[in-house]
Amino acid sequence: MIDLHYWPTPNGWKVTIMLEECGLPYNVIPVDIGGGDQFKPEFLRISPNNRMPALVDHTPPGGGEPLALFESGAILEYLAEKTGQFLPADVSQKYRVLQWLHWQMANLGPMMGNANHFKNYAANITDDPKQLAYGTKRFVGEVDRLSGVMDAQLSANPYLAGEQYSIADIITWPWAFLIGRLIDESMWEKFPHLKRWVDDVAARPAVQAGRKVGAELGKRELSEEEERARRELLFNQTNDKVRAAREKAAGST
Ligand SMILES: N[C@@H](CCC(=O)N[C@@H](CS)C(=O)NCC(=O)O)C(=O)O
Repeated sequence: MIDLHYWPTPNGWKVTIMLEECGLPYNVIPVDIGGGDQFKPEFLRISPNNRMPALVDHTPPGGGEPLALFESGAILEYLAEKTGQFLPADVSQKYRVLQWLHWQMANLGPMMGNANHFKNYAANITDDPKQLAYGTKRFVGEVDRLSGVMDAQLSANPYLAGEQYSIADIITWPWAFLIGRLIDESMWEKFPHLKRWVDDVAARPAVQAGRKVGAELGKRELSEEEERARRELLFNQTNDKVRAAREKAAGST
């Protein structure tokens, strides 16, 4: 059995979608990242970077000790190798897929995360208009550029890595379908091939099922004070602050 340490965010959906696509059974263990669960000692033993998703496979291929993994890219590669699905065996084809998987991890995910931060959260943290304007321009500009990179690739290919649906699509879709909501819905007009692919992937039953996992988890109404504390925990992480959060979480378990 697989334990998935998870909260319903784009990085979490990558793994629920992959597990649904592969038809693998799994237990969801919620990691409330606004409430500090990512600093609990038992979670940090699996994911030392205090980020979800993370996964423990109690029956890894070949037997032996349970395998604990963090970083969604590594998790998708592992599940593809374990099941023999969504990653071709042919070496050239395999690396065509992996280059896009790494592209998502290093580009689209971080740039969208930062664009979201500057557009939707930073105003609660700094009131310096220059800082806000620069951060927003830089990261929204990058998301625009990266959308063009995907659009060009998808103008010549049905899927990101070519003819076949793969872990490159599974890892990219949970961020890509949110681009219009993050930037502006009218921007899809500039990127019709990207929009066609977003809609094609969205129609897959496993994608719909993966997106719904834990949808109820983040829905509790929060007081203003709770919102402030969650923002402080998520967006102001230094080594000292993370150490204090770790000590607090260790004391409460
Ligand atoms: N590169 C990582 C990113 C994971 C990540 O940023 N997770 C966020 C939620 S989407 C998180 O756990 N945040 C907790 C924190 O900031 O302490 C991956 O793809 O797995």
